[in-house]
Amino acid sequence: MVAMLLAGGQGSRLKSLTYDVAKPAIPFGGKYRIIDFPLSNCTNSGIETVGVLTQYEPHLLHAYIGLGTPWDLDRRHGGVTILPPYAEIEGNKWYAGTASAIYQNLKFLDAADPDYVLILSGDHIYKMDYDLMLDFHKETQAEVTLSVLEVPWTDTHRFGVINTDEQMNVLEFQEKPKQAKSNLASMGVYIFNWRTLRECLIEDSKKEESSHDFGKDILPVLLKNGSKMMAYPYKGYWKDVGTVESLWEANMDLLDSHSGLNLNDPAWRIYSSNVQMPPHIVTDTALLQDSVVNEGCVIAGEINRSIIFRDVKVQEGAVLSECVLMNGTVIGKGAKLNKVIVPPNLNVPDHFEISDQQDEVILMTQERIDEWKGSGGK
Ligand code: ADQ
Ligand code: ADP
Repeated sequence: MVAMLLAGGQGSRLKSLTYDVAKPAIPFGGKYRIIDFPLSNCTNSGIETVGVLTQYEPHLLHAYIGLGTPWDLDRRHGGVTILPPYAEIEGNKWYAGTASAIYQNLKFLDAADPDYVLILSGDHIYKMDYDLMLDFHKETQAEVTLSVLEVPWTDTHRFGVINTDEQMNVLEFQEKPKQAKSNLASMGVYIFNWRTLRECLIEDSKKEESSHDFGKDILPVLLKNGSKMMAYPYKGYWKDVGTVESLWEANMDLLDSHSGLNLNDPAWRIYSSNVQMPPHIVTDTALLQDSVVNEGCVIAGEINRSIIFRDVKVQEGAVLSECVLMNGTVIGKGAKLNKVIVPPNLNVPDHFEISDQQDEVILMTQERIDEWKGSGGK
């Protein structure tokens, strides 16, 4: 089985976090990037060939993946291959949708000549053994298998939603429905028989009216044509971190021992690539509780229930709760933040405050800081 990891979408719901980096390269959990999760899952599941399809703001992502060494994917046969759009004799083609991204790399798949193709997204936090899903796919003699789990009814509009019979045959698929008929959601993780995938991508590429998307086009057509489509019930932790709120929640889940997201699991390591930094320092003015702190930090303020990435300075008198401070941020003296994500390398000035116990998660931006300064720090 070869894995194709879709990592080229813009991820516009993450706002300024994705202005200049692709969503899969966004920092997560103190020392990871989102893409560490699917890449580590591939390695831990025994998948040796992974194509990473990039398009939007790929520079950091390409540099980060490098030769694939941290994930043990720097192999002579297979390993990780970055697949950006390229020009052909007929001209240049951008990846229009997820299906067109795979279609335009049929040559890569033809060369690998797999029996099965695993399609993955670069915006999910989860630990999953794809080999168990492949066993299910083979046992049920499916042509395509979707990994599924129940989501809250209030979230169904964000997902592909399915109905099955008792044997988990997929009977219906609705992509991001306004009115969902079920709360069983597709995780965007698919296993296809290679021949089935190849045929339907070629068919889809000929259709002018198609948006060339797995959820909108490929899966509904396969279902209509009577292909055997199965739903694999996934039981572990999984979160689509495509929104500011969900990215914050997944970070907070690291501080909850009942969330199911345990990264200290020798049987399922999540690998990542990190620069060398000195150990963090907690000064005598600091109060640090229930938090993750990475290397290179100097903590002199008060921190409760927060995720602190590398090389972060929290100065004296600063008070933080339920915050996510990404690498290189500086929190000024006496600043107060509650439920805030601070993107990489942002300096939050002395005495800046967002602490009115607001319900929503706030993504800090330079504009917000400039506005605050412009209004005389009110
Ligand atoms: P979405 O997450 O909304 O729904 P989409 O925006 O298509 O799906 O992104 C899927 C992945 O493909 C992302 O990792 C994205 O970066 C990447 N991608 C998007 N466009 C791309 C392109 N042109 N080239 C390369 N990569 C691209 C999907 C399914 C739903 C399912 C959810 C689960 O459509 O049915 O429920 O995933 O999160
Ligand atoms: P500055 O106030 O100049 O910005 P920083 O807080 O960034 O200083 O710290 C600079 C370096 O000083 C840190 O990387 C760390 O090595 C050292 N340092 C800071 N605070 C302490 C401390 N309380 N004890 C020991 N070393 C400290």
